[in-house]
Amino acid sequence: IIFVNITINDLNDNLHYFRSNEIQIHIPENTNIQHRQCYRIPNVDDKDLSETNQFIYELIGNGSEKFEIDQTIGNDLCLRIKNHPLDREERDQYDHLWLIVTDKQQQQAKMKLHIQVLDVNDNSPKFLTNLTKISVNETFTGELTCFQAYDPDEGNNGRIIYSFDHFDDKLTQFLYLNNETGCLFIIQSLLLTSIDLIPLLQLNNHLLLTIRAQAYGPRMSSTLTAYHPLELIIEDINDHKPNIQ
Ligand SMILES: [Ca+2]
Ligand SMILES: [Ca+2]
Ligand SMILES: [Ca+2]
Ligand SMILES: [Ca+2]
Repeated sequence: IIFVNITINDLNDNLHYFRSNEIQIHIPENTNIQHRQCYRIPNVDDKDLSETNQFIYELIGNGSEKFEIDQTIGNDLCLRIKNHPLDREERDQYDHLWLIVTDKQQQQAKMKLHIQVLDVNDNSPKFLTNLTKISVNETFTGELTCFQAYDPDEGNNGRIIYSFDHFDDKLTQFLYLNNETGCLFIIQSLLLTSIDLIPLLQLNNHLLLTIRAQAYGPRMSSTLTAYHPLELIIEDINDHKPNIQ
């Protein structure tokens, strides 16, 4: 009896392939690049032995320089953010990216990547108006002006709630601020002779107010509030007859 050891050398005779043509990846815009977070992508399948297959991984397409691919978690590939954090307000989609896997015989498999950048409440509202002084007749009632702020975040993260900052309760009978629109109304004349108003006035006829614009969504920090000062100058109208004695 003769024993013969036969070793069969594996050849790269199978083509590698991705199981799906494309993949969706969602990445929050505040992902910390220092943490080297791995977004998993299934690797190619290939019947040949891993020693036989030597692959080169390459990411191409518009925006591909933002990301890199490495093969570190089991069979899965990792997509990582490279050097600069993502910003949804700058770009929210990377959907023309291709992952190309090339073997030694220059045979390629490719898969399309759709990366969607998810919003985080990382912007403060900013007031669009810089109107800080308004003169108004003491008898006026109605809409005075609207204070509009803008917040580039998405959905509730960009929704703004307006309110007064440090507001004396006594003023609620005179002033109303719509917290959705930022429009300010005088609902009762600011008569300079009103006993409720007099203690709140500066220089006899100035009301100093602060309008606040706050993001509605979950706040990441207390800096996500904007303030707008308003000096309301109440003009006296000669509405009292001279008191002749
Ligand atoms: Ca192969
Ligand atoms: Ca941002
Ligand atoms: Ca915001
Ligand atoms: Ca944002």
